[in-house]
Amino acid sequence: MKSKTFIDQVEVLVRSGRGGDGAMSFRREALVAFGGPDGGDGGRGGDVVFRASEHVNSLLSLYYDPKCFAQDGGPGQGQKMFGKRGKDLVVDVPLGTEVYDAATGLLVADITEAGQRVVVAKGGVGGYGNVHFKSSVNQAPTEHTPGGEPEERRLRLELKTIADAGLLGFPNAGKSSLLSTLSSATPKIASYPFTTLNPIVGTIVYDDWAKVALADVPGIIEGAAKGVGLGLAFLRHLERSKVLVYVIDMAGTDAREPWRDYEVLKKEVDEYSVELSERPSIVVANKMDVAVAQENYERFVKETGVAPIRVSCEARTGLDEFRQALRQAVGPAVRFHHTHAQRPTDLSEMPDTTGDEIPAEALKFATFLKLEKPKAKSHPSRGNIH
Ligand SMILES: Nc1nc2c(ncn2[C@@H]2O[C@H](COP(=O)(O)OP(=O)(O)OP(=O)(O)O)[C@@H](O)[C@H]2O)c(=O)[nH]1
Ligand SMILES: [Mg+2]
Repeated sequence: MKSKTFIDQVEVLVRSGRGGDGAMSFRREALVAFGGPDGGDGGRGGDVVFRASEHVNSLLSLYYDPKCFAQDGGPGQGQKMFGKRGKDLVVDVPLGTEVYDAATGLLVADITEAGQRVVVAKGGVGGYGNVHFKSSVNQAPTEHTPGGEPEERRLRLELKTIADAGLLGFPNAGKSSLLSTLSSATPKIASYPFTTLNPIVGTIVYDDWAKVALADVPGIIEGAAKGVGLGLAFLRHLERSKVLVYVIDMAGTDAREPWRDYEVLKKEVDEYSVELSERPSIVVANKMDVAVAQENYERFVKETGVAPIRVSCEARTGLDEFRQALRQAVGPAVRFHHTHAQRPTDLSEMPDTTGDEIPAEALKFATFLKLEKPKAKSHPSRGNIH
């Protein structure tokens, strides 16, 4: 059986560690009468942490091991010994992973930057040992508290590849060929449909070292929205792209009509998401080295009213024009990612410190700062008892 090599959606169960119980113990030692309570606290339970890693490109490991359990905290012990802290479980996930609560469907986190860490289940706190409960009226307390309960929840992870632009087209249109000629990515290229089965990202580097990340996804065919071919599920990998690049096989290989291909592609993307279909786009006419392509190109312009950029991956023509058009469409290199809407600071609400008058708010601090130096107190380790 061929094993899976790429997974972009997975449901996992995460559970943090339970806090260790506080201990109940009394100091018992030769020649020490009434030693008093000495039960230590329990250790904190470990957290479950998702960490963004550039070295992982699929959710495959979580697919095979969907249970993420962190270590429990150790119990407290006599002689005021604290319990061991439970180890955190750190799971590496690819950049572009969205984490949803499986029960509510709410977005918990969007992991987009390398090294970003998100605690998805917080460990339970350690319980208090009986040493905490001693007082002048209770010199032999037996109270101690249990450790905090762990957090457990089901999460759904969705990988949405991070790229500035995405290639869209029928199988065999030459999407992978375009990516491999423009970047150092090495996608598989072949004359049969659905050569590409997973999204692949390549980076186009310009002369001034500007970079544009371009994603290649599997081809779309008519009816994809209803699940024909590979369906449209992989279009989620283009959701973060600012620009869509429609790649049209202008040679009309296998008796296809390029203008119809374009209409079908638009329709299918529209069925997947209206928002996606309205993104800025570039249309590329590929295989212009084939004799019939020029004729088809003219008809394409007439039928659709769109004049694509003419390229040929084989003859390596028109590639520079496409690179420039792509860069212009992508604009300044700003990474596209969701962050929870942050209210911009309203400057009118800030105290006015530009005039001569000192605002009342600032005066309050000024008075506060004029406080005399506090008198020397006993060493902090001796506590506050004088
Ligand atoms: N004549 C000619 N053939 C091309 C050109 N670009 C790509 N091809 C051929 O078209 C075929 C398909 O190319 P791919 O790059 O694999 O196409 P794809 O769009 O990635 O296809 P899928 O991954 O199956 O969706 C290959 O046999 C390429 O050699 C071109 O500019 N001219
Ligand atoms: Mg391909």
